[in-house]
Amino acid sequence: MDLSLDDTIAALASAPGPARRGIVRITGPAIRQVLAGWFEPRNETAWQRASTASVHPGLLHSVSTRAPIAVDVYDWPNRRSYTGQPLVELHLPGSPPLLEAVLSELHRRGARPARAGEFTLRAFLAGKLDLLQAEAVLGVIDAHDHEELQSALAQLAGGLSGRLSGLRRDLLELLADLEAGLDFIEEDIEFISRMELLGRIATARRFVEDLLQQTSDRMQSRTRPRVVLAGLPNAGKSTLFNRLTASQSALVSPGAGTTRDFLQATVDWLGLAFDLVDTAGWELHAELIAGAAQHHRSEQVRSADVVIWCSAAHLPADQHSLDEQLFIETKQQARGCVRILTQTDRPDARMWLCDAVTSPFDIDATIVDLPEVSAVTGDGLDKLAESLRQRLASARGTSRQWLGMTAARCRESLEAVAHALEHAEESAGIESVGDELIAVDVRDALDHLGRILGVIYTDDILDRVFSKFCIGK
Ligand SMILES: Nc1nc2c(ncn2[C@@H]2O[C@H](COP(=O)(O)OP(=O)(O)OP(=O)(O)O)[C@@H](O)[C@H]2O)c(=O)[nH]1
Ligand SMILES: [Mg+2]
Repeated sequence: MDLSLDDTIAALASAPGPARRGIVRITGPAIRQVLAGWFEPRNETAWQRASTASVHPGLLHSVSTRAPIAVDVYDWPNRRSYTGQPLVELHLPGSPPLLEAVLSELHRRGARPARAGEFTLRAFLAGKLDLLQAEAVLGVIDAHDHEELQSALAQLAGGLSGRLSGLRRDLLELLADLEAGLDFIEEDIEFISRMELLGRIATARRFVEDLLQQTSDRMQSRTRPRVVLAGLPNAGKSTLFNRLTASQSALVSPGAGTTRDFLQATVDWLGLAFDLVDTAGWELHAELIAGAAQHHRSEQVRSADVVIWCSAAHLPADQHSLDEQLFIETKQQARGCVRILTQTDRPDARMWLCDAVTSPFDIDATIVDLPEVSAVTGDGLDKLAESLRQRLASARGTSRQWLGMTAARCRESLEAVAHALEHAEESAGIESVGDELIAVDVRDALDHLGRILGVIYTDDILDRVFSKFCIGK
């Protein structure tokens, strides 16, 4: 990882491909030299004298584009930019060949192509962001759904860094107290009692253990959640699967038992991103099912974050209790379960609801409140999305503070912090152990904590973080 800040670097900062606008970002000490002679600002004096953030409309005279190009140059001429160095953005028409021509011209005139993540790396080195926030930038870029975005934004806003910096401050104070005591060891002055020392170390250890718990929750929820469609044969699972995956991959037929194996696809639907699985219908005569099939089914249910149990709205009355019984079994096995009434557009669809009112005997009272869905007309799908959103949120746990990659990178260091604090606590519990030994452990904990925040960094850590970025960020 090259940490040199002397080069002026440039890259495309907008998404590749044609768009109304394209953005080229340049940062480094020599921006004005690089642009001199081909950027013609409308107001030359304003451009030359700019000392605060400002916009400069003008023309770019590139040799490779015959006509001059209209450009707005957004200028951050001082340390108050994203990277902590002079930075400009060229806002141009978003035509790929044109942007390429401008980038080649920039490179020809001395701005080197930026490496992946180099803008954010410079922000980190200038102290504008800590490492957790740098990773959050990546989290915002990569967010798959609304929740991931929220969690990345929270991390970017510094919530997590704030808490870890607080812990670091506490430990630094503790170390200062311990070391002050060591300086006066001859005089027998005590700066901190053993009781207090033990209490402060134990609080810090518990705090770190909580964070470790959260990182493991976060890492588990990093992969896409798994949603499994289940229900009696002919309930309409495959039709719903095709609707949600916007495909015709699942075979659909009026004959029961059409789906024999399970099908899986990735779904991005109304802001929800998940893997959807279509399963074979739960057999009508449960007692006749071979053990293997049942085992296979439970595996699907157990692997799911949420099961969507499909109850066909036109299901004949003599099958209601079987549907109910299998639904209850499934619900007990599954982490989360949503039950819906399917095929509600059918003329005979209301039978169940009427039955529920007239003979509520073995019908779950909540049946009346079920989302009513028709995979054919699309009615009720928004309600299904809403229930699914709620279930997925609770199934994925409450810890949204850590981005997956932050969690992965920090886990090792956090474990080392916890280990050092545990050791310190143990030592502090033994009267004959001197403060100087406890100070060694606290220093060790601080060292590992510093790596998480980037107060102490190694090339290896920076490589791991910044190599994941795309160019231009
Ligand atoms: N009118 C209407 N018909 C539907 C709807 N959903 C499914 N169907 C029909 O119901 C029948 C069964 O649908 P499938 O999607 O194959 O049902 P399944 O649950 O996958 O069935 P198995 O794979 O056998 O378990 C087919 O004839 C579908 O066209 C719906 O929302 N409205
Ligand atoms: Mg099917």
